[in-house]
Amino acid sequence: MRIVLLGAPGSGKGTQGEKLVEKFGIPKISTGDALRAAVAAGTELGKQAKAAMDAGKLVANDIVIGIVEERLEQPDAVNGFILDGFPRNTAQAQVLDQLMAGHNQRPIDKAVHLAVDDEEIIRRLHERAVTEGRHDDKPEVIRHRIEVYNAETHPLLDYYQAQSKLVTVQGVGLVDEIFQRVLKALQ
Ligand code: B4P
Repeated sequence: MRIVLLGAPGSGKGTQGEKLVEKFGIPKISTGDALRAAVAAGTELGKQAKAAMDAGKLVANDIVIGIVEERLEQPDAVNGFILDGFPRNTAQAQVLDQLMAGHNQRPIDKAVHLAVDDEEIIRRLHERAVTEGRHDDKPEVIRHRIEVYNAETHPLLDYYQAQSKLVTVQGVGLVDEIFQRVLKALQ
């Protein structure tokens, strides 16, 4: 199964992605996690990504696409994967489709959109700022991340709808309840 998780920052992509990993035994590929690891390790890539991340902007497409391409070539991703945080704009989505075709992989099966209203997003990210202290969970950066999501990532709902792959799940409620909705939507 090849799944793309779509949703605003804080919509629960990481949380639901982990549960899908447990359920299906396929890897989760999170560009956010990969970028944070590169920043923490102080690699050249991490240095390039840090300023954009801290400002709530998208990291350059070539950096992010390079990460995903390399990861998709690993043997554990051959039979399926969950993409968390990628693609985030139309150019990334087009490259993903090309990568699948180029690597003789089956195309993406479903794009799962976790729908959460802005008020709840802001509440969750403020809470995470306190518990995890992420640099990009500051109030002014949160606002900008939501704007970037609406301008660049939200159009992907139409992209996957046009391919008849989009399923929308209400992302508010208990994590396990939402997970049951996700499973139902994937059937
Ligand atoms: P990400 O790491 O993807 O950050 P995110 O959008 O905030 O998603 P995240 O996975 O953390 O949140 P989740 O929905 O799990 O990206 C960080 C940055 O990296 C981006 O801003 C960008 O700069 C860069 N980047 C990443 N990918 C990129 C790409 N493809 N192109 C360019 N740049 C890229 O939500 C988590 C929070 O909500 C948690 O605190 C969780 O406990 C809580 N939560 C989850 N479900 C809940 C529920 N049901 N009820 C209450 N709380 C819940």
